[in-house]
Amino acid sequence: MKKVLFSNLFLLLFISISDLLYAQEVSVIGDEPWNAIVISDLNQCLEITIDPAVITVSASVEAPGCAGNTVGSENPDLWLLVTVPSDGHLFISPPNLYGGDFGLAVYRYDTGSMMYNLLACDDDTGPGLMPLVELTGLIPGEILYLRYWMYNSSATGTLLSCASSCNTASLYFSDNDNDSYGNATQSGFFLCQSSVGYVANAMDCNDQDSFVFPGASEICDNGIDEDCSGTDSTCIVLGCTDSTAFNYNPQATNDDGSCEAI
Ligand SMILES: [Ca+2]
Ligand SMILES: [Ca+2]
Ligand SMILES: [Ca+2]
Ligand SMILES: [Ca+2]
Repeated sequence: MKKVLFSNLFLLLFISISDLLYAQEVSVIGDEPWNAIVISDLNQCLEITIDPAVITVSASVEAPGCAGNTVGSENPDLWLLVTVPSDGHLFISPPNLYGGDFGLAVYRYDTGSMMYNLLACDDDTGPGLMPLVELTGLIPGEILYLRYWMYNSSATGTLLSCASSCNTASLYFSDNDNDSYGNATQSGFFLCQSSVGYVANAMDCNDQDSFVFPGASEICDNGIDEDCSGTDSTCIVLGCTDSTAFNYNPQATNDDGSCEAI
């Protein structure tokens, strides 16, 4: 009885320690392929941050061998998973929005060998120093794994992972107030074609107000920057602006030529 109690206690302790270790292992989503971030909408870009302080070099899959991520010189990496669309076409092209030099590898998991098989690895085919991978003839509905890292860098990097089923996708931004200007605070979405509610610019400084956009009529001194110039405008007061003049008007912002010498 005593022996059973002791072994139960030991088992409990063992489970608690393993739970603790497991909890630490899964604490960062995307750190390993079995814990990959799920891309649920192919027409929407996903902002991801690779922070070497929390993201580790993947232990479960060998370095892919491009963009500085080679065996013996591995980079901390982040994993995403995507379901192949019905046309079997996957076009992955992160835009160069935040700078940085990234690499991308794409894998298919083989359940037989339990291995992640490398399908593609790219460094700079995309815009700037961004990778670009296009895969066709894939199996619709199959799951592929995307592995991102920063080229030989220990700095934190942010990128917009954009995967779609077309190769003419471009960056769009939400136009919530339908004034044809997109949300300036948004990272954008990669869409294959223009769609209602999205525009190809990010110039709207207030996407909740259709009277606010670049070029909108500015109402002076109302505390609102209608034309997205960065500031509210000051109302014009015509008068004499020459302080030495007899009829100097300290409120005047624009001289109307009426100044009379003392
Ligand atoms: Ca690169
Ligand atoms: Ca707008
Ligand atoms: Ca607006
Ligand atoms: Ca104003």
